[in-house]
Amino acid sequence: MVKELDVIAVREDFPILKREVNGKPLVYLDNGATAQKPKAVIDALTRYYSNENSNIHRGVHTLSQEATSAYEVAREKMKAFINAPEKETVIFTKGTTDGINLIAFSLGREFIQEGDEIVISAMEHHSNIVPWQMLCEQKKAVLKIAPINERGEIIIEEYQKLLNSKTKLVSIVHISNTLGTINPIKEMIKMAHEVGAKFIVDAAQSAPHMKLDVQDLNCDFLVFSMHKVFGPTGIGVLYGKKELLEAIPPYQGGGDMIKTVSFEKTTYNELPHKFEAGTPNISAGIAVSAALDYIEGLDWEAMHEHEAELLAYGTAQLKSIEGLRIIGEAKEKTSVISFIIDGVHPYDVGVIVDKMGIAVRTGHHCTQPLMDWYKIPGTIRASFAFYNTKEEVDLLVTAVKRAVQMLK
Ligand code: 7TS
Repeated sequence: MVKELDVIAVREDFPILKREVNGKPLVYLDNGATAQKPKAVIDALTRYYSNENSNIHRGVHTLSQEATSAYEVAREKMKAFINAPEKETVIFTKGTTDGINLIAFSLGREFIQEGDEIVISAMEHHSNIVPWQMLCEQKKAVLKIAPINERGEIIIEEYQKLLNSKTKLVSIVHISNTLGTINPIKEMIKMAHEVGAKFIVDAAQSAPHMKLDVQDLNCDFLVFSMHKVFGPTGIGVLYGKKELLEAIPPYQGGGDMIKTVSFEKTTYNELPHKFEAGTPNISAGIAVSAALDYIEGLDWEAMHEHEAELLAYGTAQLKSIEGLRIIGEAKEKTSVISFIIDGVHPYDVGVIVDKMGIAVRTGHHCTQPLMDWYKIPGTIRASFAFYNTKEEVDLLVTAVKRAVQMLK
């Protein structure tokens, strides 16, 4: 029997959840876009600027040493969070988008040639489409798309058919931000490796919901953004296998990423610094520690149970609304509900429910090709975190019903 999550208690940790929006208590159901921050994370940011502010990896003075060591503690904690084999394999980036662009640039420049194939899926976020299109254009490589079924699941047999000796890279989302589908990523990685392709996991939506283990997955790269994992904006993680990170060239040139510079020849720094040019987002890096301490302190099993309950309850309640259709009904699904309603534009519903204090996202969710596949302009998306409640689901359902009455 799983211990129940004390939602009332965890809500106390998030100051923003006490505020009102349009005269109503905030109901924050846009966690897929960004998650709220616990006080511990906000305090870590303030503490850094009040007590430690200085640049890192370069000063001998006390402040710089304190900040450097706090930043590197965050990297240690991140290593443990994703079970990376070595600390150097954890690169701090600006976020998921930055991480994918880094791989597309550095790996692409070195390893992709004319006629090579890169495989993605029909449910990718734009940030896992456009960098590959840019690379394919530059290198005359070919982008292949693994198709999905009506429930919003990748058709694994079709995915397998795309893999061959020309496949050099596969980059797939672990959990779809629009559909909530949890892809069988471990199995897909194994299949890609059988043809010698490298595999990148877009873990933007899985990092907040499931324990990641890069060694167990055996992925070559994995990326995510900390702002979706209850951490600050402007910092993310790129994990890569050490031999690959060592083999590919740097992404950006500048300070910190070099060993020696002369006008004749520059040599590059060791991992992870080789990929961290310039002053990083120090405050955010330091606050990553606080975010990881916070979520590692939660009971993940209870959190899963709670989120699964919100998903099941929310799905059933929303389905009772006439003309409402859920987009994305995968067997393996996380706490995201995308839906459309006959004769009503998603944007209008978003605006009306906002008047009632409810934050949902509307539109294409940066997955336009997926919307085209479903032949819809966009959806209304409620994405839940562990601090959401059944009462909030009820408020959403009531608000959507009211919006439908007003708009029809
Ligand atoms: N990949 C996935 C699966 C995502 O959900 C997102 C952001 C990104 C990549 C890009 O992350 P970023 O932090 O670099 O911007 N997804 C969303 C969303 O669903 N609503 O707003 C942002």
